Amino acid sequence: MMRLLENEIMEPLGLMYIAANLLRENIQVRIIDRRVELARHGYSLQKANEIFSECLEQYRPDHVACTVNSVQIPDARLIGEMVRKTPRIKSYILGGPEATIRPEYTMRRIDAANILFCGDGEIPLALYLKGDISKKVDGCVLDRSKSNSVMPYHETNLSILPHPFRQMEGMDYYLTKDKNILVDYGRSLGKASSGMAEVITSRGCNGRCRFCAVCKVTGLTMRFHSLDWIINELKELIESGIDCIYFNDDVFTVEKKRTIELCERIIREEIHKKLKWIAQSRPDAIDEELLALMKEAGCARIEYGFESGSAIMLRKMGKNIALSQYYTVAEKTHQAGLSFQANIIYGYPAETKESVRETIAFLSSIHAHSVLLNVFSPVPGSVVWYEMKQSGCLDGIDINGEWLPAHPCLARKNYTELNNIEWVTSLFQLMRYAPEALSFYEDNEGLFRAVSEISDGLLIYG
Ligand code: B12
Ligand code: SF4
Repeated sequence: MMRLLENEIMEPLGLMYIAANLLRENIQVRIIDRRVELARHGYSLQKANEIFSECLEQYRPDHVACTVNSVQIPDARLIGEMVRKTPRIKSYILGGPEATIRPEYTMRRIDAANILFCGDGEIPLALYLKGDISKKVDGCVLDRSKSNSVMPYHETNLSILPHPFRQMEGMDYYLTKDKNILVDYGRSLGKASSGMAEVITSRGCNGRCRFCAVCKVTGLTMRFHSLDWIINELKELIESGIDCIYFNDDVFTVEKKRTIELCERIIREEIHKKLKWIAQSRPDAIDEELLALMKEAGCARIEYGFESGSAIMLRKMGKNIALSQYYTVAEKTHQAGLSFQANIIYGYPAETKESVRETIAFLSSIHAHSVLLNVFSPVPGSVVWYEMKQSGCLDGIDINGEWLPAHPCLARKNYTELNNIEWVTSLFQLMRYAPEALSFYEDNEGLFRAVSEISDGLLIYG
């Protein structure tokens, strides 16, 4: 499994949603987070496997279900092998982003799996476990014994779902652990938070960025929780000692009217006095009015998916936003007294020395409170991934991390026309604006490996 630093491990929200619905249907459930077990035990896969085997013995489940994104295929396969050795287990079930984007492929790669669910898992999994797959959801189930075709299931009324299950064993790990991320958020809140949780108010995004697979996972139509549903979850979290929320929506401000109503409710119900929060937004989905109201409603920080400071790159990435809007939004966010993070992608195929220069000029002018520097990797399900695959650019490269866990890390390749020396040099120049990225590479000894391995165009960090 790809190595996640401890401060990157967030609540397993997808599984927590599913668990809540299973419990409502009186189906017993346990969540085992392999990322936590690995981080706790020095990234020893052997130890994590031992723990998983012990859990199988102790809890004696009838079924094992696993969430799979593109880099988790090798681990899902490993888990499948362990499940196969326990004949009393009736089925090994898959779901999650990769299962939704490429169901047949995922099933082929994880041969211990019997059943795969495409799309939202809450309702279909509960029906399946109760032996009651109805017409409404049967189209999202891929059954190995039938080789049928599948369509993702997307729940249109999100408010029928229970709040994510937060009473599970080990929950403190996510909510109160002194994560670096909290220290950083604490800074933006003016104090260290005593507990942070993630909340989702909507699923999906109306953007169509070419490097992103969100719409393949969540569907093309946006779906929203009702305001009552959200307010109740916030109140429950306050009661359990949480004072900081990370809204995990892809674009929290996607619908202005709804965002205004939500902020007004938060203020009216005095939630803003007990909770500070962070949200993600896009420069074309926010304005002065929203910024002021969000600040009043307790927003402490916004994370903007800027991606680049080059107009050409933005067009190639399918961002569809004028660069001038970026500068305006950054200025208005400062004026509103909100701190913000600039999320940047380096190394998209069209990247040039000029576009890097423009991004650097952009970053030095906007004075973001932090910069999240991501090195581009083609994500299965994104438009650019399909294009690169078709043109043969990805031949011989296994983006799915199929060569993991031998190397518990993610491959970053130079997909640009820059030569490798230019590619590394540009990366280092950008890192001056993102010291966290620099320390991330140093912590992982990846900086040196990056330099030593870049000769064949492959940057590895782990
Ligand atoms: C928050 C987030 C993270 C967090 C961690 C999330 C977590 N679960 O702990 C962080 C920042 C660490 C992260 C890291 C990465 N992420 Co991420 N992440 C997200 C994000 C923004 C939201 C995920 C979320 O909470 N969704 C809300 C819940 C309710 O939905 P869900 O998890 O999908 O679960 C539902 C269904 O999928 C399904 N389901 C899920 N599991 C299961 C299991 C079973 C058995 C069943 C039946 C159903 C089922 O039912 C759930 C409830 O409806 C999504 C974008 C998005 N909107 O999906 C990207 C996304 C999932 N991430 C993505 C990627 C690529 C990554 C990274 C590889 C990025 C990188 N290059 O480093 C790493 C991988 C880390 C790892 N080892 O797994 C891609 C995945 C695409 C793909 N092809 O797999 C997405 C779609 C974004 C994108 N770039 O397009 N991520
Ligand atoms: S990158 Fe962000 S804005 Fe663009 S499509 Fe994905 S979630 Fe939407």
